[in-house]
Amino acid sequence: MLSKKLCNALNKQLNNELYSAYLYLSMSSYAASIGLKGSANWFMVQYQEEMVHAMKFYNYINSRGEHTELAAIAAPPTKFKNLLDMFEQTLTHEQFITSSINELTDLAQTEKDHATVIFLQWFVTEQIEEEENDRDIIGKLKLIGDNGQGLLMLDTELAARVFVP
Ligand code: OFO
Repeated sequence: MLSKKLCNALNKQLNNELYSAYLYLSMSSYAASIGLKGSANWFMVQYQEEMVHAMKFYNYINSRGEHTELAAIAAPPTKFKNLLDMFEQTLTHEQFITSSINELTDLAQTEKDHATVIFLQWFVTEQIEEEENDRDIIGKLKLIGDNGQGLLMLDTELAARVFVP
């Protein structure tokens, strides 16, 4: 059985993952509205990945004999300055997710819940990739600056991202 404290923390992370999905869905829509279809695709794939993360928490809570307590999902921002702003907000959000996964791992270790520590390891590794991807794209966007052609080339690159379940 999960301790009540750990179960609550896992539920909180489930909500964080659902918010992540919501945030990237909003960014996808905004990118499409400003003509950046490739970027819209990138954020849509990100949304799909976040739903996978959320379902991992959902299934894990149930697999430990508990049930989820689904809370309200906060409304994400709906407008952004530009693509760089979207990716900078993405990186900031992912850094928050990294720290929440680390805190959850600390709690599972304190409670000596080895199964939960192992479950969380996938997320610890995943967060390295999440932050790295965002930093790479931010770097490119800073080099591109106001160059419209460069932005369109990057948008084409982002169109190639596919969701791998
Ligand atoms: Fe973006 O990794 Fe989950 O939230």
